Amino acid sequence: MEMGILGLPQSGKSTLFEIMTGVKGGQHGEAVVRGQASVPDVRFDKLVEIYKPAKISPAKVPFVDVHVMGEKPWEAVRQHLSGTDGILHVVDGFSLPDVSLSLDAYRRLEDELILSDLIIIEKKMERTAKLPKKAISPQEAAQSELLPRLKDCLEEGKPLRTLGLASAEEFLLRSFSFWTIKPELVVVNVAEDNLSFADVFAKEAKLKEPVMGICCQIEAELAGLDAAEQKEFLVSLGIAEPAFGRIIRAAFSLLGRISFFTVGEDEVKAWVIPEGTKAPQAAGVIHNDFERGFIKAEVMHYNEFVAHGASLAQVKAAGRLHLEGKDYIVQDGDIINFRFNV
Ligand SMILES: Nc1nc2c(ncn2[C@@H]2O[C@H](COP(=O)(O)OP(=O)(O)OP(=O)(O)O)[C@@H](O)[C@H]2O)c(=O)[nH]1
Ligand SMILES: [Mg+2]
Repeated sequence: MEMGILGLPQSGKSTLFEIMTGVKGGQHGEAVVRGQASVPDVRFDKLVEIYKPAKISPAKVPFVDVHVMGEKPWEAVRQHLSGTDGILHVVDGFSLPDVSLSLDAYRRLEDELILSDLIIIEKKMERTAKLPKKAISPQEAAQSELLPRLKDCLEEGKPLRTLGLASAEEFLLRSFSFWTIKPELVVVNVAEDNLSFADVFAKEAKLKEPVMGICCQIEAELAGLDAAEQKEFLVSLGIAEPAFGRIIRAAFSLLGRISFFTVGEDEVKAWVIPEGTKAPQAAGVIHNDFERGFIKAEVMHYNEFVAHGASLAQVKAAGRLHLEGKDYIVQDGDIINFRFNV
């Protein structure tokens, strides 16, 4: 799971990127900077407390910050972001005096991305039209059948994600790296003295995409404090938790991701997988050999583990340790020990 950060120039992308990943983005005018955010998870923290492992490995989500330049900037950055699974669209809500101006800014970028996708489709359709029928592969033929529908959608000014394409269709289209097919989370970067700006934005925008507010300036200050100071600061502002965690959780739910855990005294680790992943493929996230040589998965849910005094023996005695086969669908919060043979 990788998230690309997009937004108009000077909307706060690199500030957000640094808050999420600790990496300074776009310092030297690079077009693309990558970093990783650790996923905050109280269950993970609890497991670390229980096992006191030598190594602590929270789930990581890669983020990519882009600095757009040049004539056709969105064409240029497309290839850098082709592998991203979702988009954080950062909107300036701190320097503009009015929500309607922020909305215009949001739409301006969405329109650019829609246009950029439309150009790709038109070029493809032109090329295909010139080819003799025999030269068109079955895959291209299947794509060509879909393209007119996509074109109509974009021409109506709507992003492709609104089409509700089936996952097989999305798979067929993945080589185009369309911008607007990717799930999007709208992040409104608000001023310190106007935290409700994002709610007004959301109300007026009436978007299908989820909208979240963050004050990057406050969050950047927070990131520099230790845990106790953070708590105090948050209480003084009347904020429940740093936006950082909310954004990652929203991205998880937007992209249908869940976490499972592997535990031991050597390492406690959280892994990120798509919802609906079966046990062998989940094992494959750890190592290819685990998937190939998959035999069984010993599974207990985090809630069961904690409910039984964090004792494996008690979980077993209660019959709550399950031995699962290759069709088992891994659940959010599962603690798994894979048995495999290589
Ligand atoms: N007042 C205020 N200023 C902010 C906030 N967030 C970012 N800024 C400022 O806005 C400017 C741009 O922030 P960046 O994070 O570099 O924005 P960017 O979108 O990465 O900019 P480019 O990469 O140049 O397009 C910087 O001077 C920030 O200090 C905010 O929440 N409030
Ligand atoms: Mg930047």
